[in-house]
Amino acid sequence: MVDGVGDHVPRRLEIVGAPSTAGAYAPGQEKAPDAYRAAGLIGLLEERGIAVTDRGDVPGFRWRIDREHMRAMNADAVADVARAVADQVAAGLSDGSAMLVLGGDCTVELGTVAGATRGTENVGLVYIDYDTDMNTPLSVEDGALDWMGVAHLLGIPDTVPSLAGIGPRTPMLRPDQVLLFANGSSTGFERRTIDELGIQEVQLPQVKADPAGAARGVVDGWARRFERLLVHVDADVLDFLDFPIAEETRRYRGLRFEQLVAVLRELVMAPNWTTLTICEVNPDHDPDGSSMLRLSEALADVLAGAFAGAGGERWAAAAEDPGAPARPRDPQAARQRGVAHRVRRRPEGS
Ligand SMILES: [Mn+2]
Repeated sequence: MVDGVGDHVPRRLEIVGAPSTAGAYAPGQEKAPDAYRAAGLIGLLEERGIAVTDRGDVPGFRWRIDREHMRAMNADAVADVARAVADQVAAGLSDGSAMLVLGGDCTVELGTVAGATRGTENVGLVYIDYDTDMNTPLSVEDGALDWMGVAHLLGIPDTVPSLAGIGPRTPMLRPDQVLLFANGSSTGFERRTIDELGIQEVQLPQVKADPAGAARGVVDGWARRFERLLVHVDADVLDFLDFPIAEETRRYRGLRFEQLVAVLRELVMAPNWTTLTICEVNPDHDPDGSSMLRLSEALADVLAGAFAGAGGERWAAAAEDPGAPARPRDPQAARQRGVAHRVRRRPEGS
């Protein structure tokens, strides 16, 4: 068996920051890893009984115009950041930890996937994003790689070879290893490519109608075949007027904050879940820090559910303390569902 893969509960959450906007439209999101820490994310996780190791940040990059490569700006920096993320993710997963990767722009996911696929080819990626990130430097003219990430994971024609090739194999993923979730917008090129490749989708209207149910359907169906389940979140999937934190400011579309939280609760409770990567959070949209705090608290609550199998006892103890943070929605149900799936989620001491 490959280290870190298979039949055990993650004991620890390891965090790595990727302070990069190399693939973005503009700077800002490179400040997100520090903003999570300033909001107290590590302490919020520990309060919920999760053992946390902060691996710190990989070397970052602040967006700038790349006039030498107008159709794929800063591609070398995007690849450098992703390779560094891959090293951290591979190391954390081989320790048997789950990983929380704090972007940065959406190209950070290339690093997460490159790292996770070192341990096993059998990786599935749930890609939560308002867009589908299937563009290439030829399909769009703006040169921002952050909506070309999935295309590079799949190594489709006209992607940047030096970026598509950062993983242990190229392409890093087959089309059946990606599921687009809550997507609401695609270019014509993206739509044709998605259809040609037969990529699975749970589109935005279906997710809005029943966020938890849509996610549970993925966990109990498509996701079960994989050894490692990865979850990607682009904060632009949130309606900007409901939760104004993403790099994108589109409004009256996307998910409400609580809908995204409901989705993530279900996905990280999958017995094979291993990594969560959150991208495109721009702290400049949150001058008083209140949104970063709310996001950090929600992440800690969500992840507490994922660790219920390992940390359930500590949870029970915390719940007897009225000053302790709220319990996750239903850790007992989470444990039972884990047991039903696979012995791996068996609570300690039972
Ligand atoms: Mn997006």
